[in-house]
Amino acid sequence: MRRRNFLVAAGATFLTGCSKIGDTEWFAKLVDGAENWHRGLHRALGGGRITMAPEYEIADISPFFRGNGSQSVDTDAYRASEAAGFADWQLTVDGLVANSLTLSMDDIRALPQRTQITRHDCVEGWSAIGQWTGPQLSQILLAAQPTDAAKLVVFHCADTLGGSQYYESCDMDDAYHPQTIVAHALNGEPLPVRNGAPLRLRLERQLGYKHAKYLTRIELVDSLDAIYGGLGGYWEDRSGYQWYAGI
Ligand SMILES: Nc1nc2c(c(=O)[nH]1)N[C@H]1C(S)=C(S)[C@@H](COP(=O)(O)O)O[C@H]1N2
Ligand SMILES: [Mo]
Repeated sequence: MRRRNFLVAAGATFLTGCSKIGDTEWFAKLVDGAENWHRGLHRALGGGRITMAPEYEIADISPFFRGNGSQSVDTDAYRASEAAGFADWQLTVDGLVANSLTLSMDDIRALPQRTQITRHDCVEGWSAIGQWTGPQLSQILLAAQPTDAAKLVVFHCADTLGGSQYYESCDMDDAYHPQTIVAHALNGEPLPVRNGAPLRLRLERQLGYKHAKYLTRIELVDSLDAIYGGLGGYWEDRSGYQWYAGI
């Protein structure tokens, strides 16, 4: 909250014409961050209301954040990347975008960051509170520039579960929501493998299975029909889990 308030204040200062710090490069970048955040907020508002997932205090953080579903990725490529500290990991952003992107981990960490302490709720009946850090998805989408035809965001993962590729998806409201981030850190440390190293989605207003781990590709689409089983996610395709898993 503090960071966002600062960004908003920084943006306001810029708009009222305080040009001295406004000339510096770092300030321009901060203002960019503020603008992006506003854009995301306005889209998420969609008419005047935004719901935020509850955020918690450091003291509330669970001592151990368990892994669930896939706890690693069973490929040689993943093991090699893990051995290299994931320095070679790439996140592709493509589909219905004006600018396809290939982001490195350094690129991800160079974007404006958001840190949030939230509670993860799994349908299987457990919860855990963790502190997640990463760029807002809205920042990444701003760089990729979804076309007007883009209606949904698909998250492709490196792992298979029971022989099928894991994936998830969300609508543009959730994609631009301020708490939707591509997390590279949990509790101030690089993501553990069991929790989706090196990149996992946090989609805080929805249940655990929406938070895709081991992210490799973000694809903008106009329909989910042609994506895997067509129902928008691994569990949606096979177990009748809701596509919109609002908490
Ligand atoms: N790629 C991938 N993402 C996934 C899963 C998975 O098996 N593979 N499991 C989901 C489920 S059901 C939950 S509850 C959370 C668990 O996250 P955690 O392992 O960090 O606890 O990840 C979700 N994202
Ligand atoms: Mo879950």
